[in-house]
Amino acid sequence: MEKTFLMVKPDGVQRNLIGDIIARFERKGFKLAGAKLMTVSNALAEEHYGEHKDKPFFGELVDFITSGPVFAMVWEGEDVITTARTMMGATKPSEAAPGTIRGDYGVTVGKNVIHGSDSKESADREIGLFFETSELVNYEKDSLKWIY
Ligand code: DAT
Ligand code: MG
Repeated sequence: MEKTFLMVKPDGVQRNLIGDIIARFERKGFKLAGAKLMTVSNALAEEHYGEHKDKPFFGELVDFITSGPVFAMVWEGEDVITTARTMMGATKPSEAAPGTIRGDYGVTVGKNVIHGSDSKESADREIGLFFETSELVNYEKDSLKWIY
């Protein structure tokens, strides 16, 4: 089954949104495969956001993601990468639809509450950056047959 990397950013942690965000993905029918509260080092932040290293906002992005704890997660399910992006909403909160996480909680493009992998390649890369294989849990959920 497909896996994606999702992360409640420091603003989401400080604003007590971890529970709400987990609940949305749980209710949707996705399966949690790993999760941890952690701080992101400068090196990890620069690696994670490597695709943006030449953008003018790169420094700000690294400072923000390292500014406080984040809640890193791996979620599993059919088309979870694309579906999670849809549930997150557009990058710019002003363009994120109401009902999406960023649409409901974000105001500025920098502090937009959640990160989610945008492709299979980035999901594999980001899961590998943030989690050891031993931190991911393989298990069956009985509700599976009512979802698929
Ligand atoms: P997303 O997080 O939706 O995948 P992205 O990968 O283009 O968006 O950018 C990563 C993060 O960088 C984004 O969540 C917020 C920040 N960011 C993007 N564009 C920005 C901009 N024009 N000014 C400031 N921050 C920006
Ligand atoms: Mg991105």
